Amino acid sequence: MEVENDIILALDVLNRTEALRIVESVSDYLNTIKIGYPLVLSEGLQSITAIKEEFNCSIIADFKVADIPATNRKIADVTFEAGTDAIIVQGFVGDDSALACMNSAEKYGKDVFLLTEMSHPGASMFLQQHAEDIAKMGVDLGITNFVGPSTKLDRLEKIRSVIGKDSFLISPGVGTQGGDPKDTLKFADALIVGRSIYLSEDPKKAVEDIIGSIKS
Ligand code: O7M
Repeated sequence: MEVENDIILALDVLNRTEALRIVESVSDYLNTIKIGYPLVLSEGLQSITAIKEEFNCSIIADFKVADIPATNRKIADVTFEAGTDAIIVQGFVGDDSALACMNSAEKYGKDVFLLTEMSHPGASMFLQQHAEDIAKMGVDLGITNFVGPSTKLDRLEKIRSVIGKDSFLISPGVGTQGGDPKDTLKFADALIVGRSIYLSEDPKKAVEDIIGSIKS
């Protein structure tokens, strides 16, 4: 996936008009949008289709899919039918569940991202202990796209070492959660940024500032 300026916009707004306004304002700089439950539960899966059609951008559906294989397969099929380019899948549910999403992605010619460890403090309770095993499971399955936290760079570095330099690693937690754009890109290929952009009075300027800090 070619992520322009190494920044993925996490479009966690609840209103389709607002979503379109924000994407429009950053479209000179960004070509990859992550859309998850906030927008889809508010405005339907068609909001993915609409944004994709209007801006011709790549859409990563962040449904953190974490069910039994049969249900995962249905979720992934419906998501890809809506025009999504990639779907994010939780690793902790195990290889058969991840494989169900991979099989769907293969059918539609799309991608799977495997979520290893999360960026919030509570992730240290259960997920962190298993994050490297989850990443290794992904490598063994043939997954090449991963998600890891920008708020814990030592953990991000470990995950990178497990998945290898050729895997594609995207990293949330930059900005509002405390992660630093430039430092994160030492280990990740692209940043996921939400509130620092979409809550800004000037989303375009917010993106320019992040790009500037990456280049500084
Ligand atoms: O920049 P923010 O904090 O407003 O938004 C971060 C986005 O990344 C938001 O959509 C979160 O749901 C998501 N995210 C995390 O913040 N932490 C994680 O560990 C994982 C994700 C994510 O995107 O998972 C796929």
